[in-house]
Amino acid sequence: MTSGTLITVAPTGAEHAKSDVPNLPVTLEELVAEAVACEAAGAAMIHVHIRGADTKPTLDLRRLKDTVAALRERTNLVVQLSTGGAVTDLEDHRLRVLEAMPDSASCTMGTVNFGDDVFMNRWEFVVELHKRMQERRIVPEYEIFDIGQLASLRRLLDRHGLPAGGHVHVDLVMGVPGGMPGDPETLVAALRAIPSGATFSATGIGRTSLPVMLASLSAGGHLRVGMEDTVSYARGERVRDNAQLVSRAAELASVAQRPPLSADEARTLIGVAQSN
Ligand code: KMH
Ligand code: ZN
Repeated sequence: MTSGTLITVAPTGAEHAKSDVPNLPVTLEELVAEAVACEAAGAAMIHVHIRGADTKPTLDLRRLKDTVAALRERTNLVVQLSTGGAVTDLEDHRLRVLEAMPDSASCTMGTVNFGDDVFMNRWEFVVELHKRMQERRIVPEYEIFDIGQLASLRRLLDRHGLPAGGHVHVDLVMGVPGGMPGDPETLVAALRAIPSGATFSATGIGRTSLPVMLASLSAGGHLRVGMEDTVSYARGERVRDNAQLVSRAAELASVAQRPPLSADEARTLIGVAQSN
């Protein structure tokens, strides 16, 4: 079991509308301010989806590059860009995200029903993402929405080799309507299928956030929290900001005797080169 806990914050996502969630960080200034506060609260990595001037999700390369630069300038966080984007994003736009040269990028291991939509991840597309990340020395985080996607991950590694950095890190995204449920039984079942030597984090969507967090901690896993995944803090109480979610995760990790890792410790854990 790792002695510390990697806490990733996913502050924005592509699903919530700013009009429904006014405190969602959508401008670069809002995102950087949240990132600074989340690092102070115990986050070591940030999973980034960006928005355009209209507050809608975008994969605009110039904006992505500016975002990576601003986060590097103002924080020491490991910067992970989403290649998942929104369910409407085209494959070539999702692949182009890598041109922004983040430290890490997400790589979802299969297609999944996603509420009323479909989050499409064809095998050939996943292979292309994996290979391009190998070439660019970008460390993937393999996003797992259903247990069968772990079999696909093992197949990917068998056929195409280890990722940049040589370490495999998985994020279990649990409780998406259409994906695996967010409960301890499913988390334990997923762990049986994880490639040997891999580390994992877990996040539960919506009301599964707390059960998944507690289950992951007790199973030796790491944590992802943030307004991408939940906008309620407790029953009847909206999230104030992302740092509130990170603070609670950091407290629980400390209670579990696995306090938050620093960003540099996180780099060592998942195989990202140290920043200068
Ligand atoms: N927004 C979802 C369709 C990722 O960031 O890689 C996909 C997602 C996964 O959030
Ligand atoms: Zn995401």
